[in-house]
Amino acid sequence: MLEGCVDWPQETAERYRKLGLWQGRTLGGELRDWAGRHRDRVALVGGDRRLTYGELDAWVDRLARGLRARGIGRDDRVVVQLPNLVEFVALSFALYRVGALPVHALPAHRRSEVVHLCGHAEAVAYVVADRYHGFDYRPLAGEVKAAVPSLREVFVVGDPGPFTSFEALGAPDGEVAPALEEDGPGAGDVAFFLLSGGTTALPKLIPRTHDDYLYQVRAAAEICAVDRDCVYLAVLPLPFNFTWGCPGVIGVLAAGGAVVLATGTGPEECFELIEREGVTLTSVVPTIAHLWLDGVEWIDRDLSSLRTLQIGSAKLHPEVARRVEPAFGCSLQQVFGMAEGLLCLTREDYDTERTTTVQGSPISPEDELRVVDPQGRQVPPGTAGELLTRGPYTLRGYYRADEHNATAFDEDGFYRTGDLVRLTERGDVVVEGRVKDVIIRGGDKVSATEVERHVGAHERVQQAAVVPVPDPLLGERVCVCVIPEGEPPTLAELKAFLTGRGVADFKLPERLVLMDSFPLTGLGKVDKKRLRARTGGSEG
Ligand code: OOB
Repeated sequence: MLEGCVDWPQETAERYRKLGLWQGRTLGGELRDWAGRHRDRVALVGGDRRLTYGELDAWVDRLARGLRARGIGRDDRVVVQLPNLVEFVALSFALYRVGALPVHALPAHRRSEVVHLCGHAEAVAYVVADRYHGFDYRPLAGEVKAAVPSLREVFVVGDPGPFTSFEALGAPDGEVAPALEEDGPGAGDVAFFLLSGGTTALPKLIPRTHDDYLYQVRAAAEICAVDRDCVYLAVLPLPFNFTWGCPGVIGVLAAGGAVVLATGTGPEECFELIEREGVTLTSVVPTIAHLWLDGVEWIDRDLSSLRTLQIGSAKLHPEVARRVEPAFGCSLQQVFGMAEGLLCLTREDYDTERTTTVQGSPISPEDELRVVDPQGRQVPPGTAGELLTRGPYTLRGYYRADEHNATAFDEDGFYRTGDLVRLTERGDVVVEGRVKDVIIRGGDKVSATEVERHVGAHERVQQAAVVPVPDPLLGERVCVCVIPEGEPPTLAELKAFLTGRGVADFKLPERLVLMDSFPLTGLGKVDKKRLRARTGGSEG
């Protein structure tokens, strides 16, 4: 395995192979097989592009040759920051094929996050779109390139400006394809990196192997009964684990279905796509589900093709959950997952009461779940505690993070999720809250520590503490409590300050509470529980 990654213990890996969970295939090789089986079927629809499996496979080969020609290959990290474009899918598979490792940045990330990702991963290349949602990524790319010595190339989808055009990366048609798989990656190798929605000052990288990810996707696709008639609408950003492989894009491609890319999340655009393409499956966060529930009242589109609406990434309240099936005429599937691995789904045969009140059960019989109290002791069934987990597709360590790994996992290799859950008698997970210091804003994860560090750098801030405040639409918003140093800063000033530091918009505080002192725990740390109570926030 790649230096800086933690492999599964050998006997455990052997068991997963013997059980047939890890099948020794690679993502790049799999696409070749899917294309062989479904050559003329539509694989991917995005904007005005419509690609068959055969066309997608050929494009991936051209890109793979282009990458090789530029010396990008085995274990090279490539930070990919693309919106939902067909190029994201083609490039990902091209990188898999040559054994280079995509790092899934989010389109919303800015200098602070991207410089960290490129630097931490020692990326050799960075891929962006020219513009998206009114933001020009080329000046950002210039800053990132200047700051990160390992970066050799920037590829731009669209007008490249001073950089290399993504189009030029695809070598010309008609060349004989080299046997790419021959010296390609192995199934146990890292395939790509997801980002943690974590608790630390900067996002951590999650290595996912070909074996582990293909297993996750296959298990999820089986539960969702994905077949070649499945049409998946990718509404959330492609780099999310939820969209990419739960079963998502990869699961649907593996079955010979079609993937349709949405560029926005609004009900008008998405309902039009659902009607036009006959979408059967899609996945959203609760905030989008809210907007869609309002949308069905006034948008006149035929949504009858929709069979399943997956909702996850943040707690879905039972009252909202109950409205989903009647409003859309499809099944609701609750999804509790994490980029680190463990995926829980509600099943088709659950009754309405169960589907609307639990977050599902693990997709694999080999997923191991432990619910523990603050002392690490297992709690009795039905009692809430922190969820720990390990299994065939859950990481054993973050990339290049020895120190953090020492506390993020227990001595048996269980990952501490930071989620407060309760297990029902039937083995379902119910999410009760969180022990980790993260704000979930409309499904986006914001690390309190990260925002505190930025706000704390302001000259008129003596100390900052970040807590969630409840919000009817977004679930939670970011609230910053500040002990000022002299003239107190305003919220607008703090936001502008953070933007100037290159922080992504979704992390900017939306509420400011000025204080003289913070409540402290017995150990002298800021008592976030009491702070939340003071700012009107919930306990969870
Ligand atoms: C998904 O992945 P991440 O890595 O962005 O965030 C993981 C965290 C979980 O630890 C939990 O705190 C929260 O997001 N979460 C939920 C939830 N699903 C995720 N909290 C309450 N209810 C749910 N249903 O968010 C993710 C990855 C794969 C599939 C779906 C979501």
